[in-house]
Amino acid sequence: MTRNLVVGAAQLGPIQRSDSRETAVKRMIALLHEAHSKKCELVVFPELALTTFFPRWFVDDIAEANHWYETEMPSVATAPLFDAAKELGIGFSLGYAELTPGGERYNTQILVERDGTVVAKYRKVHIPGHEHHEPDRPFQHAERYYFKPSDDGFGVWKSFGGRIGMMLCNDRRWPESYRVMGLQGVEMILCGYNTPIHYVPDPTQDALQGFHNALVMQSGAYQNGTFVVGVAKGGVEEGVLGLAESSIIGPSGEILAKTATIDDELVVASCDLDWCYQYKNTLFNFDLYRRPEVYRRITQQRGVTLD
Ligand code: CDT
Repeated sequence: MTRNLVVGAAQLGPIQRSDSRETAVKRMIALLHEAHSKKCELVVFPELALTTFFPRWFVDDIAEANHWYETEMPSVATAPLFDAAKELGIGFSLGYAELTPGGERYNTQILVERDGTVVAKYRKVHIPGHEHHEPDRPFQHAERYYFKPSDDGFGVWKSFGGRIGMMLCNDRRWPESYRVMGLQGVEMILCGYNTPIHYVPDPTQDALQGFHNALVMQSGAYQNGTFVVGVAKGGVEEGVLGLAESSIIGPSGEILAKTATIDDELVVASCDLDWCYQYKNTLFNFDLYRRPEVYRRITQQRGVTLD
């Protein structure tokens, strides 16, 4: 018996500052309809999918940025997305900025089942960029000002007939993200991203953005015997070019589907979740081969120590 999950990576092109949430939701609903015609059961949208990537601007008073955050989910603007998905019988994953009743700000992703219930919430763990205004940059990447790093860690949820995990953008560059989920038997990791092509601290990395994106997600998939669905908000947003190249990766580390444009685009793969066990039960049989007793530094130490 195979456990097949048809998943769609629903890449979005740019969302400009002046674009409303309602417009973004309409674009996502159009992708949901296309996904339905392609028999998708789960559709993955990018990080901060409802608005422009606002951490590219700094405001002295963070309260002035409150309008970029969601205080409830579903919200009035996103209710049509939830309704459409439920009507079509498709689940989805959505990234957005969350402002809690206690005033905490998280970069958040939710997983919604086919009946419209929110089954899981993930809050970004690795927050990249900088905390203070850096006026000499051509654009800011002030995620560390706008978002608190979550201490909840990486969960895995039994849903969609399998074990589903989530991570957001910069999390995909850290092997620990995948491994913590791998140790919970993850079979599919959903990851939205906003990755500017121009990396201000070291522009020599600009030409390698696509390579690094594929490198980290393909190796994370292979080393943990899991599918990875990486979904971009790409294209030129407020003058900043974002990486597209959304992809669905199998537990072999191979790319099964990849977008060809830098705009709204859906790519689909039919994923046999049992394929994961060809890796989880052989080369990456964690129980047999891992040596946690010699990995202690990984959890006891943050930076490098030199003798
Ligand atoms: N959104 C996000 O996490 N982007 C980062 C950019 C790093 S450069 C500050 C990424 O890892 O793609």
